[in-house]
Amino acid sequence: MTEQTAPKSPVTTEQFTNEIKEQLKYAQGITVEQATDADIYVAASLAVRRHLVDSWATTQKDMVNGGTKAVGYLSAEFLMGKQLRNALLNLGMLAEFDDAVKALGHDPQLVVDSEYEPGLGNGGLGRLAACFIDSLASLGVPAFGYGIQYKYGIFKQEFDAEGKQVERPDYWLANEEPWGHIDYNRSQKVNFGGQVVEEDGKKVWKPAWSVRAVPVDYMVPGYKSGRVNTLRLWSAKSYDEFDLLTFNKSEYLDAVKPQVEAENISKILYPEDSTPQGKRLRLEQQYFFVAASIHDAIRVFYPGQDKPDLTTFPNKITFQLNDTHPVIGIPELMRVLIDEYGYDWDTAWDITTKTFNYTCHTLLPEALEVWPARLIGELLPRHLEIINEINDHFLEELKGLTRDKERINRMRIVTEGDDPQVRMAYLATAGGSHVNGVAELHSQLLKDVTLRDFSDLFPKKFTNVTNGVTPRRFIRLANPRLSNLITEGLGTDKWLSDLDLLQGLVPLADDPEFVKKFAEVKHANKVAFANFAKDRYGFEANPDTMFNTMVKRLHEYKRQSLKILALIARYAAIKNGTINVDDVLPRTVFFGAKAAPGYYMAKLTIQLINNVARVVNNDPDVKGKLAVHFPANYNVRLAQHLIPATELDEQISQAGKEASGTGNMKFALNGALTVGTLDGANVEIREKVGADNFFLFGMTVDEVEDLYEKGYDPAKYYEADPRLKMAIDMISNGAFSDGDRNTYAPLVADWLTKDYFMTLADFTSYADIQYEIEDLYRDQDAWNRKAILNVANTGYFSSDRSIEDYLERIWHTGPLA
Ligand code: 7GP
Repeated sequence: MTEQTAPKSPVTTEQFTNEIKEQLKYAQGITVEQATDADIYVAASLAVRRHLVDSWATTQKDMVNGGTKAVGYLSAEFLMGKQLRNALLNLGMLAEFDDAVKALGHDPQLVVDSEYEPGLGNGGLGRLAACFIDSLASLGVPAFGYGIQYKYGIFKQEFDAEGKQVERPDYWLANEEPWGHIDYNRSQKVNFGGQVVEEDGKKVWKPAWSVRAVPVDYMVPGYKSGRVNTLRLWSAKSYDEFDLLTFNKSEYLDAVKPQVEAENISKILYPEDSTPQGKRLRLEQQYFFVAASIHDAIRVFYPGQDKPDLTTFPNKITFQLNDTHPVIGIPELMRVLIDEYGYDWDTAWDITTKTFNYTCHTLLPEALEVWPARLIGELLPRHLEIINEINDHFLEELKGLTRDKERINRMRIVTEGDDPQVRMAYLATAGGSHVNGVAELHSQLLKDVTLRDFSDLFPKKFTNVTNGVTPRRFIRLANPRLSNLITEGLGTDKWLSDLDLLQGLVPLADDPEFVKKFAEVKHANKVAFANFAKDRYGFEANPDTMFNTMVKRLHEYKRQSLKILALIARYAAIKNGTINVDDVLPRTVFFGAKAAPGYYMAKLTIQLINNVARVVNNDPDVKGKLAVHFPANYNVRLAQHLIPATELDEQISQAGKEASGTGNMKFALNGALTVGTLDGANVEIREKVGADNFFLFGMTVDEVEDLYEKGYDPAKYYEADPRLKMAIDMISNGAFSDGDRNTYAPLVADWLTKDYFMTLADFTSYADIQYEIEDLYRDQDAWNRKAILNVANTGYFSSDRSIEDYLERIWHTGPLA
């Protein structure tokens, strides 16, 4: 008998069918006969929402009235993925939905497919935020996600005839969007520009223009907790008042300009990943959502109070700063406390530092945001004054802690000189209680390198919380076959809310019957993906080859180029007979990656991958042995299809560069083996699954450091490994550009002369480990045994565990009573 602990549906199929009909009729004005899949999707979503409303209301009430501190997760990105199935799962209504939709004459899959994926994030940071709010709700912890409802999400990626990336606008709100609830009556005014004047000895900010921040609320249902939290995304609207002074001078267009521009603030997500974009509009976005959120929290927790006692604010809510994007919240809370509520500096600082904590998501120094003080002064003059004052106080504090003047100078929040800069990571570290990295290695490197001075003087502030992913979306919804097998193997479905239970699968790795079933699940997932790919992208993938995947943002440090060089080397070896065709293990390689639109080398790498795919897939010499596919527009939906079908996952960044990675966790949990470097969370994954069950290659952080110091000469590696030389020469000679030798010259020149991320230095070890991988794969039982051990031993990487760590180490709060 299998123990079933999943939530029970609040409705029967018949009831739900009627509810859908009712929505069609009264909310949409459509008959069942007229309804398209998309109409049914909207109706079903509205009907599902109604089942969440009561819990949503109770959760909010208990949050405000109970004594449990809430979490405010401030994030410029929430990469949610589709909502409908997730809500159905958490309500226990998956089967009722399927049956009701069928009863209405529609295909459930097509109905679900009509949902347009909200792409309100770039990559890891945004998806992590989405996993975290799922886990917060599932653990019953009162929480708000606070962010921006961008009108245009991450761009839609297409490839042109030459294989180049083309970006298209993602106007997701052009479609009916049943999940967000716009609440005009809870909007907030956000001010910008102007000057600071002194009135009665007090500083008074006289802003030049304002924007109306309107909340759009998304319910975040917990799995089994009965709790529904709120994701509050702010949308910018203009006020209809305008500057009469200017208007009277009959400069109408000038007068309405700020109003027209106001709505631009939430118009578009910056498509950057791991690089800051020093644009005025971006700073406006950051201040916009953070200011609105802080005011909102005061409204929520001190309802109807004119003069609330804000010294209790840190007991009501703790704000987590998801990277530096929301850090302007620190001077904003100071301003609110001092200017609006009349607190003195020290009290305000005490409240502020107790309220904020900061998570860093990068190791690339160039990715730490730095804003010109001049720009902050133009947009937020009062905040600049406060930041300068924070800086002064901080430098005073440092003088009491160290005599090392150079160190103090290095730690300035505001740099000196003609064009002072504000370092947001330093402001976050000084202005909050805790700083955390997102994997053990990352947190260590933050302490040793990136924020070393801070960690030396404030060691207690620093901690680690290793990232995690939600098993609801990334195992249960993405991989129902494996989920059923796990439940069968463990005799319970409890693992979905207690992922450590996967440990119980360890003995089954040696049970031939279970191994066989596991192999069948993987194969069925491969077949399903091949069908999906054929249907959606028009390519044929052979499920009887090894499915090998590399999906993530395109970035030099992630080293897609290492993968493509090794692939070309393999292609060349088959073609020129260095390897016997019969000895080649058939492999299908999948890439998925978006490049920032302005990132030249990344875009050129995309073009190269597409053209390698074109050449390889059309070459009869390697047919059946090697195939390469690069489906465009990698997103959460594609991840949910591809991850369960993957057998070998690539996590091959240069050691010391990937903060954590979360794809690595999703793949391991879905029974893929990883080929990876000792970087980010790979280190912990390998520890958990055992060194024997992980394909490790490449230099360590220390080896990388040594090599930089000794002087790195990539050309040496090119000369030393004929496989590498062959691959690079083929690219130079135009094998993937119809004979044109210039197309990829910038990539080749970079590899041979700079190669900042040491792709060439790691090539040999990467190419060599492929033999080991292929030998193991030939023994399917041995491979599957290791794959099962990956599933069984990675329960630690549930985002529920991450949230528990945050609760214990940083937030000091817990579930609602
Ligand atoms: C990413 C990191 O690159 C990745 O290693 C990590 O797993 C993820 O955050 C979640 O922690 N960073 C970003 O996506 C990003 O935009 C901005 O960083 C500094």
